[in-house]
Amino acid sequence: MKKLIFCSTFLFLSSFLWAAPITSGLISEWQAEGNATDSAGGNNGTLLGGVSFGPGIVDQAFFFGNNTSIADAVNGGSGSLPLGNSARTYAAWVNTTGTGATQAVFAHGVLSATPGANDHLLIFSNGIVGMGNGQGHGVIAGTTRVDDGEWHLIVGTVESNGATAVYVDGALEGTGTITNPNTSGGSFMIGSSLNRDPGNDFFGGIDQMMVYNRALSASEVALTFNSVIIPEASSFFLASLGFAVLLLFRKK
Ligand SMILES: [Ca+2]
Ligand SMILES: [Ca+2]
Repeated sequence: MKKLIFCSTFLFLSSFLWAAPITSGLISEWQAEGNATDSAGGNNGTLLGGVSFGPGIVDQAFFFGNNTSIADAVNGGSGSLPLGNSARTYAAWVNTTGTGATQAVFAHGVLSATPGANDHLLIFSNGIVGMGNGQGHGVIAGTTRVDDGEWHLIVGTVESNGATAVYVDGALEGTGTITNPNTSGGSFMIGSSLNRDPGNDFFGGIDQMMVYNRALSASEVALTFNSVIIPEASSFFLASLGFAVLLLFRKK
């Protein structure tokens, strides 16, 4: 009986999954654990096209195909996401081998072709991540190629004055100013541009997509990156503890 209780407790503890370590200002978090539920807020998503699930950085992730017609996407809803020029942070773990000229990790707002545009997006351009505003306006780029088929944390932070920073794997890689940021509602599309244009097609995995209503600091971004190691370490600790106790019971 004791062994049964212990094993049940062990399985219960092991099932704890990573959630965003910084919760202040967290509006939405799509963990992609087999669904498009927003575990932080009310922006539950809808799967569009052929979005599938596979192994992520934490349990399951969204996987998006290599689309030549309309792109696979998760429409994350946008009920309580940052609007206007309000500060914000977008963060996601991504895994891609796609070499396209533009791959949208997400797009937020209303599609616009005019300067002072009202959509924000994180894109890959030939493996380099960039935080952009509008179609081709004000992209603040990183420096490291991340199209290597490994998981990477990419983060874009925006202050209300347009000051923008891009981080890769917890390290600051680019800063600049996006002119006239103005998100006037619209939608939040993961794995695609707002109009699901195959020309901006994302190919690969996206996991633990997070949106905050403030710009995270550099140390908070680093903590978010480093904290993903914790569940693996704690699982190892719990597994070791489990074996130790089972051995103890066997000896009796
Ligand atoms: Ca996940
Ligand atoms: Ca795609």
